[in-house]
Amino acid sequence: RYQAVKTGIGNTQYSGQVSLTTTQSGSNYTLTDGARGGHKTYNLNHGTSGTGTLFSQTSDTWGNGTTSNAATAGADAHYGAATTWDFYKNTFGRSGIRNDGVAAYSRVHYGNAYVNAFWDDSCFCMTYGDGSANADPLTSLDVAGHEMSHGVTAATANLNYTGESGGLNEATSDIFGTGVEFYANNSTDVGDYLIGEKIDINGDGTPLRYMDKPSKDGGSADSWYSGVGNLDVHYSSGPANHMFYLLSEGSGTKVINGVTYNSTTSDGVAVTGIGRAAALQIWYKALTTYMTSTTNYAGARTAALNAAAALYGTNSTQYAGVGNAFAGINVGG
Ligand code: ASN
Ligand code: ZN
Ligand code: CA
Repeated sequence: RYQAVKTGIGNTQYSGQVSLTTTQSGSNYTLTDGARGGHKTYNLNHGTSGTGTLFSQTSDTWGNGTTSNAATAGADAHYGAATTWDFYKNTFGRSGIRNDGVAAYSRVHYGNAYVNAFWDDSCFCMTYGDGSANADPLTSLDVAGHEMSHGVTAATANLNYTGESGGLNEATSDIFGTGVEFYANNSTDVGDYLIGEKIDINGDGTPLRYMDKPSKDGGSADSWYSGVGNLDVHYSSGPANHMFYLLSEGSGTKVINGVTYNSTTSDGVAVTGIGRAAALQIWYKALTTYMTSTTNYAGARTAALNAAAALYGTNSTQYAGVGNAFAGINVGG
């Protein structure tokens, strides 16, 4: 049967009204993105296995902006996957998670009041719980970008999910999830250096993580120390998230899209940012060209310096900026 690529409307919970790429087949529409590797969004309807059912309806308007409509989380997830695909394609020339033009798929409404989201390499898919009281699905743009970026890491450096490499794996997902959020330029979900600020995961409106000062979450390290690899990977990510903030924006106080950041270095030496665009290019090249499964913080510094040298030269401000940002988290310098 003839299948047509369509542009539908998503009434999301976190990103306002957005365009969704869907597929029409006869009088039916599905959340199938024929423009981005065929990405599909499924409704697990509180199940925890299989794919549930592909979102399918006779209208091409999806969700109503609240959890009262099951397609709302589907709209957020479908938008997140499309935006992440576009971010990687248009920022790095990467065509999908494995750079082979093939899409992953998304599953929403996993379990009951499940407060997490996850990437699973074995299904090549990402899955989202509905959050506390099934009221706050973990489908915001930065979380979607974070989870899909675990797939990119698995397909490239394949950083082991333990010790310092595990922290670098987690930070890579926060860095590119943040890149996705800024790339989207969505007026409802503006770009920031916070992770999970939309999903109320702490119940008091605070974000899950802070890149300018990771210790604000109560568990993350701000800078490298010899035991940092013993922390949970979502806390040993702190120094790399902090390095990325310093590299992008520099130390000191700064207001971006209405959010005030205050970032300091471990040695008190001020650093100047090189801009987020260059910082993203450097981290992507470091991840995909120079890091391996066992890369630690010292190795990440070398990888990022090598990436900056290849992209901008060793006499560049970008190369110097990498050295300064790592010195700011107590690595090298
Ligand atoms: N949401 C978490 C993450 O992506 C799930 C996990 O702990 N693996 O890191
Ligand atoms: Zn993660
Ligand atoms: Ca964010």
